Amino acid sequence: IDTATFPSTESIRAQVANAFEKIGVDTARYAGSRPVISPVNGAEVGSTTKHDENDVRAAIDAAQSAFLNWREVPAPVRGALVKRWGELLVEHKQDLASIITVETGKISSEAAGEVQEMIDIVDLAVGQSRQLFGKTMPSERPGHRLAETWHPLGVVAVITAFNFPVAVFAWNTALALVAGDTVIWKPAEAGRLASIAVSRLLERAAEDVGAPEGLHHLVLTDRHGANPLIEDDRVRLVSATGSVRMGREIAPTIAARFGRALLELGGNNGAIVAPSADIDLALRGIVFSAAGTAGQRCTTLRRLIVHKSIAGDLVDRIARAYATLQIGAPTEDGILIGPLINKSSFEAQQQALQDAVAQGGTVVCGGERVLESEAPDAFYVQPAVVRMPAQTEVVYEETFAPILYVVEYETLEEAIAFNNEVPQGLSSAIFTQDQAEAERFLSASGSDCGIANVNIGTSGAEIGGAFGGEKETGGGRESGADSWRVYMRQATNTINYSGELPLAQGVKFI
Ligand code: UN1
Repeated sequence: IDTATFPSTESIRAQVANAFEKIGVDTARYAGSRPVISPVNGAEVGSTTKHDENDVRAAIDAAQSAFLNWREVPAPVRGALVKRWGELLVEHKQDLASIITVETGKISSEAAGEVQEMIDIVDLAVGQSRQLFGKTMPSERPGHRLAETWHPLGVVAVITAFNFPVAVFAWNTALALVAGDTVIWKPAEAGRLASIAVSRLLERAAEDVGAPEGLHHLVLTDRHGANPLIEDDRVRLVSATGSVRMGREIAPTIAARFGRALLELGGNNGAIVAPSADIDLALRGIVFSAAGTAGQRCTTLRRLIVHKSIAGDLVDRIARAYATLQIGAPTEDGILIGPLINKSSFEAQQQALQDAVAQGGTVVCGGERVLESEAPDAFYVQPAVVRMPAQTEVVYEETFAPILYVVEYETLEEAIAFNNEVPQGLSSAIFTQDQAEAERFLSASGSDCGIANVNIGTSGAEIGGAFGGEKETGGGRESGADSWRVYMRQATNTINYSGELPLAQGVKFI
């Protein structure tokens, strides 16, 4: 625990002001009285306006009218906007990272890594702007051609969570803009400052390349204010990251108007550690996935399913590794574990630990609050490891905090069943040197998750692969080489150059 260095509220504010200035944010534009609290010390470090439903409706109007022009711009020209945005993200990587750290409590290297994810998806999207391929296929009729064409979809709403306040916006927006869509962004409450900075860079990119105005709109609002994004027919796609509860709330409304939903909801990710595993490697993978980002990734490792022959030794080694992790202000060098996002997150963490014990669990290490005297309004906790006799009720829930539940298994079949029995289906992993075991885990009867890894943890996916999960995770896929299709609409074209009019399926008419 690092008690030595704790930044003052003034220095945190100065960090944001400095980054805003370099990025060219007009601070008056979003001025208002809705406070921004930094989880680093729990102090108010800024404030923003709050948009209401009328503001959001006005954004939809503007995004819809911008769409009508943008869809006519050639895709590679649309790519040039995204490319310029990427250049500005590279230039301001550290500025953005420092805002992310202040606002979400992410350590510097992870905050910079988040910006790198944006840069990576931009690269992918720019390339894709020349590859929005449609297939042609043989017609059953002579002198006919069949083709598939992809067209821009319309207005896309992107609703993001605090834990990846800007990367997930970029996953969606880089592809949506290349696809010819316009975007309305509703960031999380704890993500507003970063969203203002990232939006400004996108706006600057649009100015630099002479792109039309109104391609992207930022709405700083709450669930209620965001209702038009869910309800308005013109919002063709709602891409939302958040809790299962949020997904259950919005999905029926979007479905009722036949809109598209791309949902990235909860994860409850498991890793199996087989007897043959390289334990040194597994240990590093487990510790980063379970304790990194203070357990606040949707891909965080929450359930360790260990073969009973190695469980005691592995748990001891995890506990020893945990004891070496520096917990403290994420603004400082060398810190690996920053704060939880807020008090209710801390309360949920405490409640989960109590429930785990009540359900027969034993806390091996961690769980307690630390740095309370240095930062009484912030919530730092020791990452916890809890041995469970079985996957009880609490293990089925996603608690957004660093709690790793450990259960033992005897057969691989049982381990896979444990992995799959929770309602969420985002990420999973197996640590093994046995190829047949690894293949079983990856097979149709193996992990039921959207992400299944071998000899690597559950978190830290690259943008080249599709990201998303099954079951209560919501089924959406972002990033990767195929997800562009969700931002476009497909048309099938039958073109007749025969001069005759033969009907398909041999039908005779006039
Ligand atoms: C999230 O937590 O919402 O795979 C996204 C990862 C990151 C993205 C996480 N690339 O951990």
